[in-house]
Amino acid sequence: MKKSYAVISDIHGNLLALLAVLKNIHARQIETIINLGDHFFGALEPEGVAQILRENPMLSIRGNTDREILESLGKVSQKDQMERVKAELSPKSIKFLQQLPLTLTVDDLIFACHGVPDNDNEYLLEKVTEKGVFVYNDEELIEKTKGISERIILCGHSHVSRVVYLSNDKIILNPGSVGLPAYLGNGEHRFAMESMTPHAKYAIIHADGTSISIEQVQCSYDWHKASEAAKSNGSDTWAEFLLHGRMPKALR
Ligand SMILES: [Mn+2]
Repeated sequence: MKKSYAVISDIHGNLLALLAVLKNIHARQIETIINLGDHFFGALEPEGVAQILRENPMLSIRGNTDREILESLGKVSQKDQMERVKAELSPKSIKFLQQLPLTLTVDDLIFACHGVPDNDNEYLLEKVTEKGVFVYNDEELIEKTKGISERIILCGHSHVSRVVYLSNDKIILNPGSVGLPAYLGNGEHRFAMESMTPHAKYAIIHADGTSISIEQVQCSYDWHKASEAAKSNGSDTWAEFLLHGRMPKALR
């Protein structure tokens, strides 16, 4: 059977980027959209994104920032932008986040998670070290995905578009981020996740029987406008990430 699936992730409240991606998906007449989470959080338009998601049915899961929004309800968060995001989201949009599953499977072919299968805040493909960010090798990735029976494994969270074909015939796909093409990570090590272009990214899985091909798509949109909006919402770093898809000089 021939079927195509659009895979989107990490919208992060970027309505203009989401609209560009949906336009591209609709123009290709792809009906099934899989959304890997991190829908609203950031310096842009959370409720605007929520409205568009309500109008465009898709198979969605919960990301780490979706969980963080829910966990901070009724509290004052120290996380930059969190209070603004919560103030903007409607009860309907909060309910949307509450009902999202952590993982899902589609057509016995696809397994989807935000980070790794049992943790929304770890990277499946990328290893963060003091020397920088590296992609795990074949053996490591086979070990990390050994409990998954579906052939195609989807993950988001790192915002970097990547396809890895494993020697056991499985495929790991990160479609990149719709709405935030770079960010600064702060865990054990300070690191930059950079897609190196400002485009809104998503991916298409073309399945034809056992033959699979993955298309990585970059959509142009008005990132200058998105960047200006981030700036007026008080986030100069987001404004830079949106414009360049990489670390601003001042933060390097
Ligand atoms: Mn994210």
